Amino acid sequence: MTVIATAGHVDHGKSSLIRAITGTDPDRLAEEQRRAMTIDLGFAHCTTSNGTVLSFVDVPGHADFIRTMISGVSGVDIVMLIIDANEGWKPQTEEHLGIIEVLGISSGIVVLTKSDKVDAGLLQQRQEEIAARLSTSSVTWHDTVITSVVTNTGISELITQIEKLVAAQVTQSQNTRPRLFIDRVFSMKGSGTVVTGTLEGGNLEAASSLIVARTGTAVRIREIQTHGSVVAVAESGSRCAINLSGIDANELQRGDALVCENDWHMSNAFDARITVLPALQHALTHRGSFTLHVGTRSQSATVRILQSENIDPGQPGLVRIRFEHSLPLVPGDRFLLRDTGIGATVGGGVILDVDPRGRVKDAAPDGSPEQILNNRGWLTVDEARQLTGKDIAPIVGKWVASAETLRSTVTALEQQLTISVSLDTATLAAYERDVISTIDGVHINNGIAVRGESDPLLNHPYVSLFLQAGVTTPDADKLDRNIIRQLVQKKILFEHDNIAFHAETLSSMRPTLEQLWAQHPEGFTMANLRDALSITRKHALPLGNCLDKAGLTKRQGDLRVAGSAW
Ligand SMILES: Nc1nc2c(ncn2[C@@H]2O[C@H](COP(=O)(O)OP(=O)(O)OP(=O)(O)O)[C@@H](O)[C@H]2O)c(=O)[nH]1
Ligand SMILES: [Mg+2]
Repeated sequence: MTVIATAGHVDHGKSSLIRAITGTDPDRLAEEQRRAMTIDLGFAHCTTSNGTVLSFVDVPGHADFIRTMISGVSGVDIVMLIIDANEGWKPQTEEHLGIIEVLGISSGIVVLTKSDKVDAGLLQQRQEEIAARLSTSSVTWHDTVITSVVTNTGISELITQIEKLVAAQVTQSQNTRPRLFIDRVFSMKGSGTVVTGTLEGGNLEAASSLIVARTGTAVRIREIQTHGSVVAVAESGSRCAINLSGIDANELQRGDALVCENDWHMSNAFDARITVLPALQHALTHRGSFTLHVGTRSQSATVRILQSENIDPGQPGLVRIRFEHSLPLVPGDRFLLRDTGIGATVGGGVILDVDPRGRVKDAAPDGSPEQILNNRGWLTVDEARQLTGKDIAPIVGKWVASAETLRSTVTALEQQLTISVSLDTATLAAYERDVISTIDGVHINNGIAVRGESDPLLNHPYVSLFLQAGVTTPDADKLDRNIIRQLVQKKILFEHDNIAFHAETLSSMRPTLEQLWAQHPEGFTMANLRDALSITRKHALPLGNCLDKAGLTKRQGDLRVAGSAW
């Protein structure tokens, strides 16, 4: 479904036009009626004679409400730039145009209103002025429509024009990760908390669970309405009102986003490509106080310029922006930056990296999934989707990585296997465990990886005997010495005083060791170890020595401190 927003200077006839098209006055507040101006966002919809549903967001034109205006146009598909034929181009016409452009809205119609107040000559002059102003605009502007709500001129022509644009919109049939930036919150007697917003990224079903991105609070959808009717499923792109349970209206605010748990990366910073508006009087530097607008959220932010000291008006550049309230973001999202001090829009653009890690001076984001993967090493399929917004096929197990990362991991593992003959896979990172099993000629038995021909020794019953015995192992002197010696040589067993432990038993003691050092930061004694594991002295002493041999601990007098492999 397509959402159409108004834009333009105060009093130029935006709300009157929405009323003429839909029959609904978008100015619903008493204060708006009294002051005869739009203060908050207004919403109205209608179904045209050919069955097209038109869904409008009406924004305020007054300069004081620019934040509200930005939240209204963010995420819409089509904009109507409304200009009073009598007054012509005004400051907020200019400012709103800049906002529309940096937010990346691609399609627009200019509407020249109040034609009943001007003669043909002035109308002609206005059209020429507007054409000149829009000649370098990045928005595709369709034929200008001349209207008057007093004489009912041009309204049906405008509706036909909008129908055509709506039909031409490519509906992105993605149904993956719904996100709803809230633009209104209220409490309704009997049903409780209701939020409204334009749904994006995927469909939402009644009874689903969601979380509030800013606070992590879990909520449940009680009922969904689109355009006044209850629906089982709200489609991506539609305006919807959602009745929520599990939260009070006063715990939510405009700008909050509702998403499914674990679906999105929550950002407090991003790297982005920004275009500084040509109208800005000075270059953009990190100095100044800034307000960041993303979705319907506005909040203060700090700015760092990447690869340069400043960005001149009219020029593109790269920035890193940090902010306090977490937002569910993905590369490709649009943002807008305002200078709070001078009250002007600085510019805006496209988010490239929602989880920038490197230092500002080294960052060179390009927004490609390849670069994001390369910068981040190994990611699970879910993490990769959160960071890139794309479903990327795993390369090994559930893991996603660039070919380069895979190569360097394989090389590192091969090196380790060359140095130490066998490798206890319990000591490896989860992705390394999956990678090592894919390396040609590597065999894994009972958690021990070896290179070369599969070693029959690894299948020897002693291996599982010791593995299962844990810390209370059988006396090695009652077993075949020769086998034990070979297993010790291969570092599958560690032995002291005829008591041997499987390598995995030793590495599985990491949590116990961590606890012991938490209680005895200066180092623990054999008595401490014995008590922690409830084992006898007979096993505790050799265990301590074997932990030393495996490098997990190191002896210092009577105490054990962390070893080189810790
Ligand atoms: N003569 C004439 N007056 C109009 C026309 N359209 C709107 N008006 C008048 O212009 C004034 C402002 O109209 P609104 O529709 O409230 O303007 P707006 O752009 O929504 O204003 P804000 O939301 O406050 O920015 C009202 O007094 C309207 O009656 C028109 O076509 N002809
Ligand atoms: Mg209005």
